[in-house]
Amino acid sequence: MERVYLDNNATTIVDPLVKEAMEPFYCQIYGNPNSLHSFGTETHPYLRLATDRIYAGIKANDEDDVLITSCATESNNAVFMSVYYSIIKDRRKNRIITTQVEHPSVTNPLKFLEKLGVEVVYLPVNSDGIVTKEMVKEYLDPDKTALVSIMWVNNETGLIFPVREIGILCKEKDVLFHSDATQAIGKIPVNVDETFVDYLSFSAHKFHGPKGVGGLYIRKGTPFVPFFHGGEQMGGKRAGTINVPGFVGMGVAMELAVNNLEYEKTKVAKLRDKLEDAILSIKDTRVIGKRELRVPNTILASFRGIEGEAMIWDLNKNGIAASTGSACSSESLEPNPVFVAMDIERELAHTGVRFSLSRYTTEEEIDYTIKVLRESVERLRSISSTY
Ligand code: 7TS
Repeated sequence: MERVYLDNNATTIVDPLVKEAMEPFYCQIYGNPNSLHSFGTETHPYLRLATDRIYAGIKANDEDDVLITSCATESNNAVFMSVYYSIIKDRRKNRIITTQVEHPSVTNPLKFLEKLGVEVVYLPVNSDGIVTKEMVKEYLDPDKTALVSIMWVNNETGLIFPVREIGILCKEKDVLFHSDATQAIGKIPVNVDETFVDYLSFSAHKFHGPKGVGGLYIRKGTPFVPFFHGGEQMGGKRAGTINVPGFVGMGVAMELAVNNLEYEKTKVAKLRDKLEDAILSIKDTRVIGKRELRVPNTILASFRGIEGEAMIWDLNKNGIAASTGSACSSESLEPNPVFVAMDIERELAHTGVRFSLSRYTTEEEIDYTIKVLRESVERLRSISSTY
C-alpha cells in the first residue's frame, strides 16, 4: 500500500466530476461574469446552475442570500464583522455567545472583537463534548446578546451539536444565530430552514470541491454589512470578481455531497466503525465522544503514553496521513483544546490523534491502517517514558 489519506477533515480529494466540470472555465469560458459581452454573459447559465445546486444542498429559500466567498474562514469573519458593525458598535447589544471548541477562524476574530470591547461568552462543552440548549439559555439575555455562534460539527471530535434546538431557542428570543457548518456538509443533512440559522458558513474543499471557495448563507432580512468593499458583485454584499471555476466546482461538489449522504451513513460509517473497534481493542486507548453523537467519518483517539505528534510521524513513515487535530493548529504545542474543554486534559494531554475518512476511503486502506497502528502503538509504548 503506497499511501493512505485519513485527514479528510483538513481537506479532501477533488472529485473527478468536480474537476471535469471546472475545466472549461479556465481556457474556454473565461469571461468576467460582470462583462457585458458574450465572453462574460456565457458564464451566466453555469453560475445559475451552481447557485441552484448550492441552494438545494442546504435547503435555502430563493429570497435568502448565499455569498460565494474564498473559504469558511472568510465567511466566519464576515459574520462577526457584520454583527459588530450592524448591532454591537452602537452598543445596542454587546454579547456574543460561542463555544470553547470552535475552529480558530471563529475564536480568533472573536478574540479580536473582545479587544474592541465586545463581551464574548465561550461556553465549555459538557461531558459528551457538546453544548446544549440549556447551556446557551443561561447566557441568552436578549437585551444583551447580539449573536449566538455554535459550530454544527466539531472538526476534531466529529461531535454533532444540537443546532436545531439552539436555533429554535434563538428564534424564540429573537437573537441572531450563526453556525459554522464546515464539517457538516457532505457528512450529515444540513437544512437551514429546519434549524433556523441566520448565517451559515462552509468551505468547498471539505466536501470534495476545490480549495479557495466557500459560502456564506444569510437568511432574508438578516443584517449584513459587507466585509469586502469594491465593485457591485453579489448585490454589493461581497465585492470582487467571483471565482468562476471554483463556484461551478462547489456547485457540483454540493450536489454530489448530498447524493452521497446515504453512502456516508452506511459505508463510510462501517469503515469508521471497523477502525474504531480496532483502536479500542488496543489496551489503554480511548475514543472521544459517543459514536451515535458523531458524524460518520471522524475518530479522535487517545493512546495512553504516546504523544500525538510521535504517533503522526510514525504513521506518516508508513504512508498513513492522520492528524493531531486541526491542521491549522498543528504547529502549536498547546494541549488539545477539546480535551481541555472536556476537562480530560490532565489524563489525555497531547495524546490526541484524529482519523477522518471520506467516501474515497477503502476497506484495504483501513485494514492496512489497523495493522500499522497496532505495530506503531507497541513500538512507541516500548520507548515511552510515560507508559
Ligand atoms: N471551520 C471549521 C469547523 C473547520 O474545520 C475549518 C478547517 C475551518 C472552519 C476553516 O476552513 P477554511 O477552508 O477556511 O480553511 N478545519 C481544519 C481542520 O480541522 N484541519 O485542518 C483544517
